[in-house]
Amino acid sequence: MPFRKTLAATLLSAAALFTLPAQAAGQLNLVCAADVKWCELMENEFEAEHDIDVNMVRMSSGEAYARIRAEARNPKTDIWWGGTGDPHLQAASEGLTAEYQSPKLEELLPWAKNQAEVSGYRTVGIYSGALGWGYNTEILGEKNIEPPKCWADLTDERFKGEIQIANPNSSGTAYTTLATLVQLMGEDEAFEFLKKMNANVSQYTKSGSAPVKSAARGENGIGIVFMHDAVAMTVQGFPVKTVAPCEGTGYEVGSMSIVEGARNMENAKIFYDWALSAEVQSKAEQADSYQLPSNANASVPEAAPKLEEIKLIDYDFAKYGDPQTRKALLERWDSEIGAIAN
Ligand code: S7P
Repeated sequence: MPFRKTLAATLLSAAALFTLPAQAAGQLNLVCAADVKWCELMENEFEAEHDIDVNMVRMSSGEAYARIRAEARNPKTDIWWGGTGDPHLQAASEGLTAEYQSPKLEELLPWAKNQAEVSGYRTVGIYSGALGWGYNTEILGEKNIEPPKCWADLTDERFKGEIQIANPNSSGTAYTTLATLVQLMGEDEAFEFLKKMNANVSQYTKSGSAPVKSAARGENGIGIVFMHDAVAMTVQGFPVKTVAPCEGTGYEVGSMSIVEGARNMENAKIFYDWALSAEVQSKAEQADSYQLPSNANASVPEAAPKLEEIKLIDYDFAKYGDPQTRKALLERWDSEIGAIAN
């Protein structure tokens, strides 16, 4: 190339460098499995603090797992934030998520660090919350129905058509419920219980928190959900009361994982460290999310259910996050409950 042309080309590309429009330094493809309001807050706050564009899609936990699995050969998702821990552990054990030890790990509470350790650092705990239900005090009051205090109450015919719960194939909340009942009662007894309760269930929803949102709107009496999702309805002014089941209950370690082979690996790590910080976790309340944060220095919302006051089972995360166990329980649910669902 003649000297003059080479010089012109060099000057042109140098000029282009200086005149590039303000552009994000990169992209981040985020699958978010917490409440949509919290997902949007995370997306917006991260973008405001970083020169990185976030493409966020909200999904239920089971759907998020299915997407990560389907993309395994050619990952489009970089990071999976939120949702119950069991499918994150399943993805970790299948090598679908990447090993990463964040410098923020040392700030986390033991249950959150434990989630990282048992998975070989392929996932980490970001929040926790116990399972229970919320009921609409006006609906049950008008119908003169005594509210349920225990799991066993939920099979009583006084609740016919009043209960909603999600489908455990799509919902992490509903899978946690299934695994909790199996641990509380034994597997055969849990399925007997679910069959009896099915007579009272008006709908199996896709999303885990939907049952209490519709109870809040007065569409049904009771939504089986994480207690923090019921509390969120009360805080927003709906006539919803939250119950911790008398026999005891399970809980989640809401988790975050980086996808193995992520195209935007560095940005995923930046998000990961950021999301584990006390400052970011303290913002959850702004999005009506009342889980217990995993960073020991994050502020705990006043309204968050107090785990130390709830009778918690010793939830076996390793067993119920195991691919075989999860697959077997979901298949049994499909054939024994899904098949007779209304
Ligand atoms: O709403 C917050 C929350 O309950 O949602 C997550 C849940 O797994 C996502 O919904 P699905 O049940 O539909 O999967 C929980 O991790 C979280 O606490």
